[in-house]
Amino acid sequence: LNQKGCVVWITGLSGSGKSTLACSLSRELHSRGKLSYVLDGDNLRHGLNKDLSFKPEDRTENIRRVGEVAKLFADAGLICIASLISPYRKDRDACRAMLPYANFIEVFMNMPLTLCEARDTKGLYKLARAGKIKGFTGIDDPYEPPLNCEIEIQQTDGFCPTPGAMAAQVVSYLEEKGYL
Ligand code: GGZ
Repeated sequence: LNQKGCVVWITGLSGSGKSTLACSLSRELHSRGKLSYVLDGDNLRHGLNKDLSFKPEDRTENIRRVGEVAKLFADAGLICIASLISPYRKDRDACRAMLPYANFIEVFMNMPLTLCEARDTKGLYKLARAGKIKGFTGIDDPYEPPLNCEIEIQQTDGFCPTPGAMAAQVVSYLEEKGYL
């Protein structure tokens, strides 16, 4: 294996396309013969992190655990793709601090709350607005956007890149930095 490992950390609101990008990116890397592994917040909450809720301390622990696991994959030489809301800046920064600075590539899914909510693919925003889910990110829990992310994926009402186009944006960054 001749591969430099890294962590591609995808952060953003619920419904902003994190899992879609993670999946598309992992397929693209596979087609190039590169090993990658996806750590998806929503999936890991059924196993490794099933003891954790969405209160702030538990979100912090969720992100810490996934950061530690991502580091193991990166140490093994894989491109580890982590997709979690990871709403608090300090938690993402703590994950970055586990690795050499450049090996943590933060991708911000920059999609307005209004658009996430309008799509509401899982109906969770509706439940949150009705008070049936408490502490929902963007509604009654904060989301702190990155200040210095490596990659920003912009999505607006008028412009939504395809999953392939989003993955291509990350791939060209990885090429530029010598990870591919
Ligand atoms: C935010 C919630 C909540 C609350 C359930 N707040 O879009 P989804 O549905 O499929 O993915 C979201 C997932 C978030 O898990 P993460 O591990 O990524 O979150 S964090 O990084 O903040 O720990 C969402 C669903 O769980 N979900 N309740 N209250 N998202």
